[in-house]
Amino acid sequence: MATKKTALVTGITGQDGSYLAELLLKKNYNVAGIVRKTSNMAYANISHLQEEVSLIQADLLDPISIREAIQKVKPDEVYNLASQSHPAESFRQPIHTAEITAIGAHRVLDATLDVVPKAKFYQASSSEMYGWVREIPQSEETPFNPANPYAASKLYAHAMTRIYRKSYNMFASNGILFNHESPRRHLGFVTQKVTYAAACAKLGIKNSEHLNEEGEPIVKEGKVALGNLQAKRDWGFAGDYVEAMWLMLQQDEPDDFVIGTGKTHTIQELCEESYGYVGLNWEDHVTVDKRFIRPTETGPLVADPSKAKKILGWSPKTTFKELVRLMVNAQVARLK
Ligand code: NDP
Ligand code: GDR
Repeated sequence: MATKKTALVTGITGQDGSYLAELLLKKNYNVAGIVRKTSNMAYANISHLQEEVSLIQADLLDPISIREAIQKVKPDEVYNLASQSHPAESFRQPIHTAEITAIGAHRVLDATLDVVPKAKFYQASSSEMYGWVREIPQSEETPFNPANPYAASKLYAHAMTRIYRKSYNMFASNGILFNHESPRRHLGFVTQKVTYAAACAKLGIKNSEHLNEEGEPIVKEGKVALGNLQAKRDWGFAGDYVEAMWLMLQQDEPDDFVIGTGKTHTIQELCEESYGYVGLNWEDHVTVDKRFIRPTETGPLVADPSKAKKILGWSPKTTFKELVRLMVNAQVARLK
């Protein structure tokens, strides 16, 4: 019988970490996850898994805790998903973002090489690295041109992952993932904000309990305030995308892969689809507030995922329409 593999997941409490942990458990891995020490230790996204995964307290800001976690787990595979993952927030906290998202990732990479040099390493790279895009659609060959501190931090970690691969013969792969969403996403991301607001509209909630990025109700007097409605994103379902992460580490050789749907939509189309699904007109419920418009905008983002299809045999299963519906339905169920 094959021995059970062990995976270490940083960012296990996040959206992707929780879906990836479920996938790895289904594949019969021992799963360990790094969690930050918080005041209430409530990990909503993984509360259903807490009996099955081992949680280790560590922080990407602290190299000693990272090294000790890797020493304790001795993983066969390391998935580095932890990050300050909000591009908009990275304009407000650029140094903190770089400390976690750039140097923090480097700390995990370096400790992995040092402690378990034969382990396979996955780095959560991002389509944000294309920034002010130089080509449409974006593939592994498209030059990067980051447009915010988050993207620049991700590019540093991406480059270090390639450098460690080539210099130290490490099995280290970058997944360049385009936006992927789910009901487990933070409400500060636009798909959750819009589908939550559409669910409120369906249920007749005029002032919501949950707050937006500015600490005000997401829905105030029946309206949601958004930023740039013309920005374009390539949105998929997170549950599909964690499969691609795992597949990258099952290859014979490490490499970098673009993961996305190949289809792009504006934020306005997201609003049309979400409010349309609950039988309402988005224009009656959405306002534009300049506080949510970023100093610079990334995009238009649209993936060319043909390499992943050819080599990994990966394709997205969930369409944009299905994604919107599953997110609106989840919000309606929660709000009820
Ligand atoms: P989330 O924001 O949902 O999760 C981020 C995770 O990182 C959380 O578990 C968070 O812990 C943890 N974390 C943050 N700071 C630290 C720290 N200092 N030390 C240890 N852990 C920390 O992100 P997603 O799940 O959406 O994304 C996963 C990764 O993929 C991220 O790196 C993101 O940047 C990247 N990415 C995401 C895409 C997407 O569309 N979702 C697309 C491309 C890349 P806590 O719960 O304590 O906050
Ligand atoms: P993004 O996700 O920045 O692409 O990063 P987000 O959902 O925050 O923004 C997507 C687009 O929507 C526009 N937008 C708004 N965004 C937010 N958050 N709030 C608004 O009110 C609003 N109005 C319009 C934004 O300008 C932007 O164009 C996500 C994260 O998961 C990253 O970690 C990941 O790397 C990238 O996706 C790929």
